[in-house]
Amino acid sequence: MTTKTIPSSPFAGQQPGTSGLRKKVRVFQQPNYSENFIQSIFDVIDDKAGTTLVIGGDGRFHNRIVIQQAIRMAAANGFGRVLVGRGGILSTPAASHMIRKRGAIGGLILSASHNPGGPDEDFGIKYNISNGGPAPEKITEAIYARTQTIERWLTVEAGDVDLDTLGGIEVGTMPVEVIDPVADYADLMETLFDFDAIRSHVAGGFTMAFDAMNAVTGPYATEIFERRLGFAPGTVRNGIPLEDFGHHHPDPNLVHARALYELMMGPEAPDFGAASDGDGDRNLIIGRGRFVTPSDSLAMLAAGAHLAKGYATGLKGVARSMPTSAAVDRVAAALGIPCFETPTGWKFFGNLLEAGKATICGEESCGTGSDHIREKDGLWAVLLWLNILAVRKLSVDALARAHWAQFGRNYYARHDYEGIERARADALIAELEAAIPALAGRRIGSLLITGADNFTYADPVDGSISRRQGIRILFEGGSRVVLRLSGTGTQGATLRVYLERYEPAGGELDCETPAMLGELIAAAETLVRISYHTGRSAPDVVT
Ligand code: VG1
Ligand code: CO
Repeated sequence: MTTKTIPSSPFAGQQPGTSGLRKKVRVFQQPNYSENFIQSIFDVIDDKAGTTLVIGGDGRFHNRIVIQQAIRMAAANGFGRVLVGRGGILSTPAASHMIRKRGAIGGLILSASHNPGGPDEDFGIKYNISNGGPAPEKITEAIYARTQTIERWLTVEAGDVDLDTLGGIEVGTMPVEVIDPVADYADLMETLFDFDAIRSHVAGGFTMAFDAMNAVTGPYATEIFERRLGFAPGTVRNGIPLEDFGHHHPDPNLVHARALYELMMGPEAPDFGAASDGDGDRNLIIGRGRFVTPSDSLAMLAAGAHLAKGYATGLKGVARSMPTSAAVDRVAAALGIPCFETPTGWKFFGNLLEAGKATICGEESCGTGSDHIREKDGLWAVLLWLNILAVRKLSVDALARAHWAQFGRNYYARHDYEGIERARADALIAELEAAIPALAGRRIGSLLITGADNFTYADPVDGSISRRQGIRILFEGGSRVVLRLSGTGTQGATLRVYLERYEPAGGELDCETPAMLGELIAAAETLVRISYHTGRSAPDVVT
């Protein structure tokens, strides 16, 4: 074993955000940088001697380098075994499943999710614990604290592992197994969903376009959709993972998955369209001529989940992140099950899933998942949609309309202002926080503010408190404006403004979202002075 001393003073600025540590590739390429972070993770894992560690990533630029570093460091730190996906590939949901299935102590997932990849773009490292979920705040804070004091990292002198050949090898004295990243995950999906029903729906002419965005889901989607479910070859588009995602943002939203959106709105549209992100935990759902907002998708999946065999006995509860629309709350009320509201980031669902309080969880940012693993899961969401559609034999549009007719419709949009100067973003939040006490009772046009706060979450399982998780301004009738700063950006600050308006059943259910949100957008500008603070007259991204 070799001990490497970190020459300069301890690193600063390694504060992990919403989901692990994300920085530019160039930052990770600095001597000792990745090693420092990985060693800090290893230093806070108790009783690791002899245990199994899972390692994999989304295939982006720099993935293989960090995997080799991490394997050598794992050997020096006394782990008993490393499991690594072939080609260095493991989607985030597949890694979560592998950690659980193989009884690993945890896993390193190398990804910056939906952020672009390449030498000048982003890289990331996140640590998942033995239940397969993202490390909770208690652990990410301990890792961060360790990065501030660490003086050495441990490695063994050994060559690179051949990541492209399945099988076993030793690094130092530690066995390393290169495993098929897809098979276990695809098998898990077969236990949850009725593949026969979907196969016969496909045989009956049901068609799909799935855009893997040249990211990690390509091999998974090809196996599951084309090989196991019988969708036509070519159903999976951009199915080869590329180190730079073909110069695109692997972010499945209406901006970056524009080609899919246009296909689905055009005359050649298949019945169903979907996409996933860099690391495979997000999903975008578009029916022929009908985009489904992620918040609505969560509600529609919760309402129909009992049609899939994995959820036939019903849901114990549902959970959504605070900025996610309240559409799922109405489904939960109708089903007579609890609905939890958590801060942004999947780690907050972990305790609810572990305690059996929630079965399905979701976020407005295209994240949906269930208690089958401890991460959000893009292909899982697509398969649940396919299962529901195969049973109900409805189009996406017809299903959405039936849903709104029963529950009402939550018109919803998110406006992102990217790369703002940090000080200006902080000033905006500070000004708004100071204004909170005087907001309730104020009227803006026809809108009446009924309350406002900076969201505090008290975890119902372990009682931990997370403060200042986003400012919510609530209006009469169920409309809301929510504002928070991103914890995953790598350049300046990103302001997210979430807008929601509720129309009850029997109301205006068939309108265009921008028109329905116009008054709320104007009210947000009046209250927050977004253009003054950001220097922008319009958001950079609307989803
Ligand atoms: C964003 C989303 C959040 C999501 C997080 C990680 O965080 O808003 O809902 O959990 O990304 O997603 P932020 O702090 O930038 O708003 V990802 O697909 O790791 O896969
Ligand atoms: Co992701």
